[in-house]
Amino acid sequence: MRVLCVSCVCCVCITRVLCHTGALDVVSPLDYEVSKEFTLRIRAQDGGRPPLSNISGLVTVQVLDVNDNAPIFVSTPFQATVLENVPVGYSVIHVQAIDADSGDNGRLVYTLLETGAGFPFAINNSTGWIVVASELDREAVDFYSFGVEAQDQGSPPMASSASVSILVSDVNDNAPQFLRDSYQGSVYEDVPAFTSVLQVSATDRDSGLNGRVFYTFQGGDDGDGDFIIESTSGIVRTLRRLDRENVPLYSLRAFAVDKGVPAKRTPVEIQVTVLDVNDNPPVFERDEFDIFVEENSPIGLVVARITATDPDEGTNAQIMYQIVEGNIPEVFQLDIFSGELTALADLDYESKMEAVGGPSTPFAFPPPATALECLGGPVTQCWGGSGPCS
Ligand SMILES: [Ca+2]
Ligand SMILES: [Ca+2]
Ligand SMILES: [Ca+2]
Ligand SMILES: [Ca+2]
Repeated sequence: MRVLCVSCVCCVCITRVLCHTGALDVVSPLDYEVSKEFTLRIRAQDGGRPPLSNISGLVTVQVLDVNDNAPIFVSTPFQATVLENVPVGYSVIHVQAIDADSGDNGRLVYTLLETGAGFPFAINNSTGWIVVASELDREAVDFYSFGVEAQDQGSPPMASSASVSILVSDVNDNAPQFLRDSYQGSVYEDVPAFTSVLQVSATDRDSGLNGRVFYTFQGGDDGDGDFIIESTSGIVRTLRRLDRENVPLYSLRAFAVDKGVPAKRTPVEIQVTVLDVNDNPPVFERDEFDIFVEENSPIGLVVARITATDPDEGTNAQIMYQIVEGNIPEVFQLDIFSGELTALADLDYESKMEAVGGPSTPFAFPPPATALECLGGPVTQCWGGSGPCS
């Protein structure tokens, strides 16, 4: 029998049957991804006269897949943004590749490239979903760029890669931090209002409004309104005149607050020492002293101790005593530091019944004294004594 003719029922004829042998050859490239199967009919014709022929039943040619397609990533490059506080396991982005082959030749396995130990992202090998593998911290790393590979399971396998970039966006997860644990300052009590005392400063590791810091005494302690803090600079200023004799030390409490939502705030202690100014004269315990001394008391007897107090501090409160009037002839001696009044002569009741003091009297007993502040301060208080002398 001799085969004379070939016919096929596919639309594009890609095979031929050689006459005489009946061998079926491929005459143009096959592509499993285009046509997986061909269905042919073959006519056999003899060489007689007239020739006789017959047509075969359907001949099916199955095209077998080979791994001739590499995976192709779609919609590259891959870019995503993720908040820094998402939980571990959070799905960030889906990287997807397609492979035109079938079976293992088209079954893809995804892996991350260029990622070392501790890398905070992982990929689901089969789905291509990139997930958070460990906690993110924008303040440590705010941008990741790495590669992803898709490899089919053909033999030999084919692979392709794409780049992925992930931006970590900020969450207000850091409270402001003061540069010091606490602050100390000092200021003289007589400075005018709005005098600057000290400056506090805090930083915040977050970005944008989450990291923008302002300062306030609100919710803290501003010394009953004696101090203000400038919200942007952190400068602490007096708000009115101070009085060391009233409040010598302030323990203030300020806050640094960021502008995140919700805001985070950090307190800080501020100690302000009010420095003394000599703004108080010495004050005698009493306006008048009546001192009774027996007439036959020995010379050198301490007849009285004159005391005054001064609410100021340090040398501003050190008092010296001095008789300023009435001690003529010199009957008494006043110790400049102790205020002890000593009789220098016999006191004779019969000769001096009484001595009265005062600016208008020529003779005073006991004599008026002054209390002087040390360091040559002005005479600030006079003592005018009057009364009977026994
Ligand atoms: Ca393939
Ligand atoms: Ca913050
Ligand atoms: Ca943050
Ligand atoms: Ca004072």
